Amino acid sequence: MAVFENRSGAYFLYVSSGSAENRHLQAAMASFGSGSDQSSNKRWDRDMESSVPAKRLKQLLTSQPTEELFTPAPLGMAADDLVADIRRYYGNFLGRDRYCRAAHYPYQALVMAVRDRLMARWRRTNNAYDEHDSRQAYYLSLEFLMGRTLNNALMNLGLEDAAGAALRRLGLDIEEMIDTEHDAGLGNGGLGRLAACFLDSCATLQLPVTGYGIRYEFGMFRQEIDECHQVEEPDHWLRDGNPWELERPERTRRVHFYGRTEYHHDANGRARARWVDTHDVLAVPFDMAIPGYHNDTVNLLRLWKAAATDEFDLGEFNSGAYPESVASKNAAENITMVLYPNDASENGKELRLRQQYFLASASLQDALHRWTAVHGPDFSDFASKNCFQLNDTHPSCAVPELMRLLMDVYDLEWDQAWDITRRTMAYTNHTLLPEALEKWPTRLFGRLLPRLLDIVYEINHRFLTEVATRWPHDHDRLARMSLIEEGAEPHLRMAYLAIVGSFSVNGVAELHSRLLHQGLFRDFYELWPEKFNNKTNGVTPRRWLVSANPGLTGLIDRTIGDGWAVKLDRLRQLADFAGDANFRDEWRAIKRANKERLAAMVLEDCAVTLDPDSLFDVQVKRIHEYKRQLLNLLHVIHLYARLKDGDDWGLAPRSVLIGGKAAPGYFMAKRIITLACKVADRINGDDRVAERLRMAFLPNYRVSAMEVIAPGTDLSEQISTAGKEASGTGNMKFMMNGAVTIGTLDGANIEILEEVGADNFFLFGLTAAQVDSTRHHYDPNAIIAGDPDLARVMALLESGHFNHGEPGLFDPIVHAIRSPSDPWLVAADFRAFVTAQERAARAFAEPQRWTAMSIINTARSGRFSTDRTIGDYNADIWKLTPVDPRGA
Ligand code: 26Q
Repeated sequence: MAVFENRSGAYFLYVSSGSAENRHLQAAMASFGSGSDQSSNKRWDRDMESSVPAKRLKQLLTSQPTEELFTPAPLGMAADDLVADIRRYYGNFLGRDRYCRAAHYPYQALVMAVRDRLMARWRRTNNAYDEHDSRQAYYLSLEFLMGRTLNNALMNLGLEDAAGAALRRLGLDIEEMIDTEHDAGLGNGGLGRLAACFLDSCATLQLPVTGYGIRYEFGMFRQEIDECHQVEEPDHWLRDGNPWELERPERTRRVHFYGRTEYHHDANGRARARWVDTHDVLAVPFDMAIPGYHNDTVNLLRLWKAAATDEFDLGEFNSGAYPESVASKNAAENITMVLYPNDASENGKELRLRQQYFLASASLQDALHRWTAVHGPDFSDFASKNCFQLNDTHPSCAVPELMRLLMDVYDLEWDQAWDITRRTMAYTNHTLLPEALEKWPTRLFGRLLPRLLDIVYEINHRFLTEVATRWPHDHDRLARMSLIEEGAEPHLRMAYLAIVGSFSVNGVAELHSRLLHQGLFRDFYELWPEKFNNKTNGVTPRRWLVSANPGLTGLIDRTIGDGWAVKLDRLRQLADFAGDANFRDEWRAIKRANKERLAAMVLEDCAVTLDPDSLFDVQVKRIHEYKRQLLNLLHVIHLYARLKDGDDWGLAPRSVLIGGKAAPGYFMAKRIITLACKVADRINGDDRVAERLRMAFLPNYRVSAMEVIAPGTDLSEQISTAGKEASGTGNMKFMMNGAVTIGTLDGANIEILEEVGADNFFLFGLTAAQVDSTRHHYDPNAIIAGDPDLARVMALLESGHFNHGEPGLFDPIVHAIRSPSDPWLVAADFRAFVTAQERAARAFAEPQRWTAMSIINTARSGRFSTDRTIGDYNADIWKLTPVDPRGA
């Protein structure tokens, strides 16, 4: 064994394989690890540190516990066992008594009892991966939108009934416990929730996948609506502590910023670089257990928190600059303070780049440490044993950072480091909007990460040489494909960096992947067609059907037996019952109960009463112009105008629900929220209209709200301008719960339509190709003038009908709709949308027909399980072997 100090004072510890010293240590440490076969590649120093200050490293080495310490007695899974543990935690650990009325403490005691039952499984899973010397994948993401954990953990451990009984015995209600938990809102929307669903499927499929993310002190803001305006409140989700997390200070990593590169020759005369005069920040891991469904697998989500280094403070303490030392501590800790609440990139914010590099560097150091702990500095098999999946370009600093670590710290040559990088990195793109592609000013990037910029320039130089060889004299192409966008302020194109540095590039739905290689990444597709592939998104059926919709789950179990939650294609069998009158009645009764539950939530949060017999027409997602909440509102205003005119022919009583957060700096999105609230006030305040039409804007849309919304929805609004929504995943959650989609040919809607057929989907609107060709001759004013319904809607909007006392409030909206350069073509799709809505209303008026459509939607949702998605990632990209910790 050797302990090495790298150039910036971090310590690395490894065993050089095969040496006498190594054998000696393996023997000495045999009782430290899992206690089984010594000859296997065991990670004997798993819990020792490689890059913490020497003082702490020594502390960790002073004593060697025996196996006894690691094998607590197995814990019982019955209600009695839980009762005993909850009592003990409540009274002894938390120190509460009968006079404590706060619901929080029983919740905490319950969580600790559940967590205990995850621990042994977690350890066993880890040991099983070690013993199989498994190839590993790492999912790097700036966002993991986990939502609540308690109910999910109970379900996956099979503890729901026992926990319910235990709490009843203690005079407590399990539902109340579940509802006191704060959502972990560490994400903006689709991309972050996808990462969370992926972790669930990886654990359920028993794949060795570790998530790496950031432990934001403040997650996605809490949205309040004050006089029809969005107000953002900080989400201090950790205020009462987070009983699910396990801090692992002994696994702390050190991340560099600023400074400069120094070049020198090593003892062998080879040219080397080192990054010096850096300002360092510590990355402290907080681990979260990710249990698989009923399979004893528990995977790891490791979230990094930033902390100041001790010596950094010390220097300033000694010079008497106390306030400065505290300020520098704050600057370090700021890195993980808050999630950026934009779902499209906000360019040029230095703190955001710091977050991105912080995640990439800490995670790669962690993965490399795991490797060297077993293999020492021999990286020859590293690429065949490891894979890093980049969730969009956000963690794409990982490409130059892996190069840096391999070359500057582990002494590899460029070619070997590049070969490893390119064989381990894979990149997923989540957007087609050119304005959402990440670009960083090279000046900023170079100041913050000087050594990384050197490496990026070298990657670019070698890459452009390759392009020039393939297409000699094609200077336009070189400029187009360069990682650096030239100009007054040159920028680094992160998507290109990710493409050049990885072996796989995927989109998230078939249309999206096709548009990527035909458009945005066309040049790269020409160069490396074999890199490009599609992985259509999914959602986990455990959270989004089993847990969110227990009523429907019970009916499905009774009808086709259990086991379908991990083989979702089996739901197809439900189609046989779509014509069965009894089955339909049961299906309808369950939907009705779910609508009551949703109506209760809307009443509580919006003070609007919805009739559960009306058509529940729902659009919940981030507020963005391309998602066209405006088109939805134009339709609502159209219905309102008809009812005001006494025209209710063919109208089904309808309740429209809209929810979603606007990025705090996105003016139009905020104005759309205001319009939604004002329209809702008008409709609900007009007794004659409100008999047939109700509307609510639901504040603070989040994961736990969707768990109530999706099961209670009849009609799912997926109405983005075709070619703009990469995939969508809300569409899948609704479908799984038996909602029928009204939607455009966009993202995964197309694949949903393929599955259910045109009879079970309300399709409308321009195609992506038509959208592109319409742009050149788009005349919204002519469309408005030629459509009396749309003209009437616009007249209402323009007359100030929805903004009494606030003249001009909706001028920006009117202007956007009337603009010939409206990129979202709202007016172009209005008529088709209204017609599709009329078809939906007619279908809803026939309950038998509607129920059959609903059943078919659930029955055909198997393709949209993340088990299928992850199966595809694994077959084509990760190539991992499942490992059953039970030894099967
Ligand atoms: C980037 C840089 C700086 C600040 C913020 C960002 C940023 C953050 C989040 C950029 C984009 C996002 C999120 C994007 C997102 O959620 N995209 C959605 O991903 C889903 C999962 O693939 C798709 O289903 C949706 O279609 C897509 O919009």
